[in-house]
Amino acid sequence: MSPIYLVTDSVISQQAGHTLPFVVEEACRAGVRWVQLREKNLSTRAFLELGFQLKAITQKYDAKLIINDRVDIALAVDADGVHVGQDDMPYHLVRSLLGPNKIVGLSINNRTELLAAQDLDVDYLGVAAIFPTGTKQDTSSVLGIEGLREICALTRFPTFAIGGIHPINIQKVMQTGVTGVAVVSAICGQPCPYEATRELFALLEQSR
Ligand code: TZP
Ligand code: MG
Repeated sequence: MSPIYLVTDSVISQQAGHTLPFVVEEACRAGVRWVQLREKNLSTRAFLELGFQLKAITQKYDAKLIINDRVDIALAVDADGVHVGQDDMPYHLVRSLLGPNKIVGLSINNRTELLAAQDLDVDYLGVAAIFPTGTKQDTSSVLGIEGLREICALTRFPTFAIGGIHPINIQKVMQTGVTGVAVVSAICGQPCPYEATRELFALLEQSR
């Protein structure tokens, strides 16, 4: 699995002077192969439109397109899968709606949620939040490096760490045994998303 997972935020992208399709294209050009379309305040029509745009871009780079929460949008744009959190549609329902061939990712925030997820056949776990972040206001707890290490040791699933991951800490995060890192502001919020992504990949290469 490619180790950098871009989770989108069109507001953060706009604040940095970019459209979301531009950010996704630049990140894919720099090597990202996992993109999650995550929109919290868009109308269904606008979400769908963005979904079709990102589908065209990710397809060009053979990157996975995952839709946050919205099974209907994922089906409509023929995305590769859906990512759900603990308060979203339960895993079994998502799986039964999407079928066996789509990707389903689940967020877990602590050990209890991990233990509850262990018997599911999720394709990967999002592990949150590693560090405090301004990007998501309702992060319930912060795991830190040791909390992440413990979760990675307990699970057989591929894991993507998320929350406050930036060039300054990405190497420490990767040394926990995690499969990859998911970032929002470290790519969407940067003046040059292409260069920012290249820097993250270079740091990962150095930490191998
Ligand atoms: N889920 C847990 S933390 C988070 C999400 C979507 C936001 C991560 O954003 P950033 O900017 O990479 O800290
Ligand atoms: Mg959610």
